[in-house]
Amino acid sequence: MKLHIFPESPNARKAVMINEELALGAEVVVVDLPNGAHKQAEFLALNPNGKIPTLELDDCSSLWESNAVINRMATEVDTSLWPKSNARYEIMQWQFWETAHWTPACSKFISKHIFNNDSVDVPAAEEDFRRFAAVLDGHLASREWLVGDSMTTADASVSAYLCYRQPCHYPMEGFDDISRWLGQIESRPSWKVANLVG
Ligand SMILES: N[C@@H](CCC(=O)N[C@@H](CS)C(=O)NCC(=O)O)C(=O)O
Repeated sequence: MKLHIFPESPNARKAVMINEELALGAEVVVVDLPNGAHKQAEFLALNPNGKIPTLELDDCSSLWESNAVINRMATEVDTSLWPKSNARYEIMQWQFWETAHWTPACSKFISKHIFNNDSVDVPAAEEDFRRFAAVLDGHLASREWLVGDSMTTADASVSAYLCYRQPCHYPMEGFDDISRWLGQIESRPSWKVANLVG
């Protein structure tokens, strides 16, 4: 199993974390995005979108979309990260929410502060972020983890984009339950490995 990633990518962070949480030992391959390696035929054969993360399986098939990738990785072992129960639907609920609402809300701040996109409407971005952060914060008010009573792949999915909250000035003030939840994720070795990869 090979995991094609780019170290600074929050979507890759999810996969690196789950590889580490599960001690899967998938080989991590850094794709040279700045030099366009993801647009070359060899990579496009694995993922026609030209995006990372992409999982290359031992039977030469491949899988893309970070949340599908991490759930697939977690099926390699018996793990509470991806429990064999209806909790999977709650996990997927948060993963669809992350892709549809949370990542777009966070990405506006990344666009402004990492890619220097001055056309970002910051007040509108802050309003959008707060709208969805309130949903997450409210859910976490009475919980330690997003689903059930231990970490699942949903926590990796939803936490990943928060790695840029400080340099990109996400309006985190008042979302204390998100901060508490994130603190316990950031203290895990898997988060630290994702900080160092590449
Ligand atoms: N929805 C996809 C998004 C993947 C994605 O946008 N990856 C970015 C890095 S975070 C990428 O590969 N960008 C390179 C490009 O689009 O050229 C997922 O969750 O895997």
